[in-house]
Amino acid sequence: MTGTDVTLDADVVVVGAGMSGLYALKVLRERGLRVVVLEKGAGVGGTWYWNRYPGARCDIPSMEYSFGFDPELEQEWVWTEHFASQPEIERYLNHLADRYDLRRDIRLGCGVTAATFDETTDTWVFDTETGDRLRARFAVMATGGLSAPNRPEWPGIDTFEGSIVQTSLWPAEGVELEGRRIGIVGTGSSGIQAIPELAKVAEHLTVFQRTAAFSWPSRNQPLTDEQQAAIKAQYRVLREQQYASFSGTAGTTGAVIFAFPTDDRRILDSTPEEREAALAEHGFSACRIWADTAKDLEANEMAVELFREMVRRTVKDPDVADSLLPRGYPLGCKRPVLDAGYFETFNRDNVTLVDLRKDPIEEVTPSGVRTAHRFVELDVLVLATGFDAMTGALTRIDVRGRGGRLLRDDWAGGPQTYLGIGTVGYPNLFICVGPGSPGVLATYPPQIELQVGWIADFVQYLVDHGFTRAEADAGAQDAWTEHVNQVAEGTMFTAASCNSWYNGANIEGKPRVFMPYVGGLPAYMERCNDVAAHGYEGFTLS
Ligand code: NA7
Repeated sequence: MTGTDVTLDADVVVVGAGMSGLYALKVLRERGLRVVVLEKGAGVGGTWYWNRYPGARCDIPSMEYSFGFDPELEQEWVWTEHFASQPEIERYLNHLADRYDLRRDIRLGCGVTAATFDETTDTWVFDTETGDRLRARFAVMATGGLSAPNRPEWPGIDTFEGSIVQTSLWPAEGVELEGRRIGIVGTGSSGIQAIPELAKVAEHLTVFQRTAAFSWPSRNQPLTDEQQAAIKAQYRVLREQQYASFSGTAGTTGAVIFAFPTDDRRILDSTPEEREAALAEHGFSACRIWADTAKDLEANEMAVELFREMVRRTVKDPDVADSLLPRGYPLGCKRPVLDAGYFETFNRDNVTLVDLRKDPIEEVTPSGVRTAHRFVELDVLVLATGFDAMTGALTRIDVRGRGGRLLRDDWAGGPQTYLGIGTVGYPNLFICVGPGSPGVLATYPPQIELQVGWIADFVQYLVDHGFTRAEADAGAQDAWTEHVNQVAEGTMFTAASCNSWYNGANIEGKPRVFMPYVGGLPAYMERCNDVAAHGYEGFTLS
């Protein structure tokens, strides 16, 4: 390294050994940089290390939710299902760590508590839970978009004498579930994946639901050898399609789940017979075939009614079905959920739904959960209550930039970034798939290859040109933030009635700001590449 005579433990410290962190280590090391990855968990894999609850599964087809940087890897690796389970993805990421000899630069069980920019040397100092302190020129924050668990603080929650377990902190040794009285709070993706599995083993399962969700049958299947061979034969083409697609998804891998508008049919112009025919043909996806539901709330509500009709036809008890009908927010506002027999699970004798809108939780006692109208005795309480998404993992670390400023304070009104990568006041700190990038809206592995690859090129550029400091400009950051807001305007994501983790509404006190970039992966990368081609304009280099 050029620059000051400071003693560096590494050129780059990467925080997190999930998908982004593993890839960052690989590509930065290939550029001849000394890289150390600090990881809180006892294993690699990030999301796929922590979320090991029953039923945990990816909602993107496995052949696409995988890296394309190594043609040999993608030919050799065998995915067994259209949608991979958590254990399979965790195995894949461990395989990557071994295959590319990554482990020697990863410190496990070494969560970062503070990262402080030292202005006298243009370096970052990292403090960890283990008491270790490391210094590096660059900080690459691969801390994940959905990795800061949200734990509700009901009165008495710490007095519960059974097992209380969060889906996103599921212990590796498992939880005793067989024949137990289990309660689960939360009906987002995690809850909806876990509920059918928990119902199979519980003596009784009580589902505490605050908001009824939209969920579609995944129709997951084993991947046959023939299907897999056919995809592998055209993998290069498929990867190019992914990189060029809006959401990093080619959609050609056989697991076609949703009906998307294939013509310009408008639900507002449809007849009852046409809607009934759509239900007969597409089932739960009948609400997704119309061209006018993405931006028109009236059309959207008509489509939601088709979804509700499917719930009514699936769930036998009319009162339970009624509680399961999504209301009060539009289709397309939250991330769609894929399930395996979710609504059918409520037809089981050993499953009870508690509608928290009518019967809210009042307290947790040593033996169960008390709501306004009942007491539910429990042996196990599962919290599927989501995450402080996109910003939580960063703001939970004491990240101090120039002049001792604290990222948590700077982002108190919502995250501010340039390209989702840099942020004013924090030189030499680069965020992977952060707020202001497509992030959670585009398939991670291809997005990571492009975006983290871009960060690696940037770091190399700085080193090659002898720059010791790179910081986003305020003007560039403001313009980018305005652009991020502008492209989200008029979509269901930003509808007034939309409360989601995309806009921080799931966390009490979090400012309501829509965080991901909805302009699509190609437009985003075009902009990033343009910035690079112009000498990283929008960053001040010195
Ligand atoms: P989500 O989608 O945020 O779901 C969390 C669920 O927990 C949701 O139903 C929440 O209800 C519910 N929740 C949260 N806090 C409470 C309290 N205090 N009381 C009752 N219910 C509560 O998280 P997931 O982990 O399921 O999924 C996150 C993403 O991971 C997913 O979209 C995929 O991309 C993968 P609410 O809707 O806020 O009323």
